[in-house]
Formats: sequence, structure tokens, C-alpha cells
Amino acid sequence: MSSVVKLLLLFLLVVVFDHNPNSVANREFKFKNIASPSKDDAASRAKLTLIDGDLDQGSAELAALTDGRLPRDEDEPGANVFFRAGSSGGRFRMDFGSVIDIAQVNTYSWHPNSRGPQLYKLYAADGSDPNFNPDPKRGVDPASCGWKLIALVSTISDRGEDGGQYAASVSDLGRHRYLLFDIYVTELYDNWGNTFYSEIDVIRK
Ligand SMILES: [Ca+2]
Ligand SMILES: [Ca+2]
Repeated sequence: MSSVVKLLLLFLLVVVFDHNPNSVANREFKFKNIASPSKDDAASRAKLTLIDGDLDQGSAELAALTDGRLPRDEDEPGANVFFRAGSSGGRFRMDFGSVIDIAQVNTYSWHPNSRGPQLYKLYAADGSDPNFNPDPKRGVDPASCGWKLIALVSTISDRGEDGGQYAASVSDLGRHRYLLFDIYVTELYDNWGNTFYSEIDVIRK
């Protein structure tokens, strides 16, 4: 495949966002353009591993990202996964055990202010690259060790309207065994910019 065609394919990847403002967000996680979180998707059987960064003391375990359970209200730390307050985020890996054809990756978050929006880079790999490094820490570009950058996902609004429930959906990722989530803080004004991630769904083709 020529590099021009590859470039075009990269831009054809569709990323969709959705937002329920504080006034209407509720435990049902219903969105206009993105399906509600699922209990029974490929992520629910995947193995999650923290690669870099520390989860906050008040955060749930990584497994809460794929347990199909959702927070019942807008500020429920124990039902969300978030990196340590004051840190700049971190990285975790999802391993499906074998290569699967991924139709969608959907990420869901909920918080009444700056920990609501999402900002992350999504990478994928099939593990076949001889230089594949499953654990690239911050400072190592995953694209230099067998990972492919799939998308930069940002639901951050320029209207300063931060709170509520967010969903982001990346489509048509192709065939991969691993996903790497490189998670960033959404703001640096204070220590409270690490997103409350409630669930991540991976939908097979
Ligand atoms: Ca799920
Ligand atoms: Ca969950």
C-alpha cells in the first residue's frame, strides 16, 4: 500500500463525540449518537495492565473500566478509573489474547466539571512487529515500537463548558490484539484534570 493511501485511511477513521450536560446526565448513560455502555463486549474479557502513571487513591481498580457497571451519580470516584491528582495521566494496555477485528472503541466518562471531558491518544498493535514493546512508558513513542497511532481523542470544548457525561467513539480500527490508551489531563489550572473514566467498550466486527 502506498503511503498516500495509508494517509487517506488514517483520516477516514471516524471519531464521534457525544455530551450530556450536567442538567440531563443520569445513570442511564444514554446518548444521541453513541450506544450506551455494554456489559458484554470484547473489552469485558480483555486483560488490562497499567503501563505508566499511578491511579489515584480514590480511583477504582483498572477492571472497573470493563466491568459493565456505571456510576450512579455525577461524582462517584469509586465507580470510575482516574489517574493521581496533580499527575499528567498515564498509560494502560488492553490485551484481547488474540487478534480481533475491531469495529468500535467507545469510552465513557462522567463528572460535574473538569474531570468530565476526555483527552487521550489511542494506539493499536497486533504484536507481530519484531521490535514490539508491550509496555512503552511515557517518553517512548509507541509508534517507534510496533504500535500504530489510531486517533487523538479530545472532547474538550472551547466554550469552557466542562461538566457532564461524555462518550467518544472511534470506528473501524482493523485487526489488532492490543490497544494502548495514553491518557492526558484535560486542564492544568489545578490538580483536578484527570478524567473520571466510567467504562470502555470494544465492539467486534
Ligand atoms: Ca463494557
Ligand atoms: Ca465500569
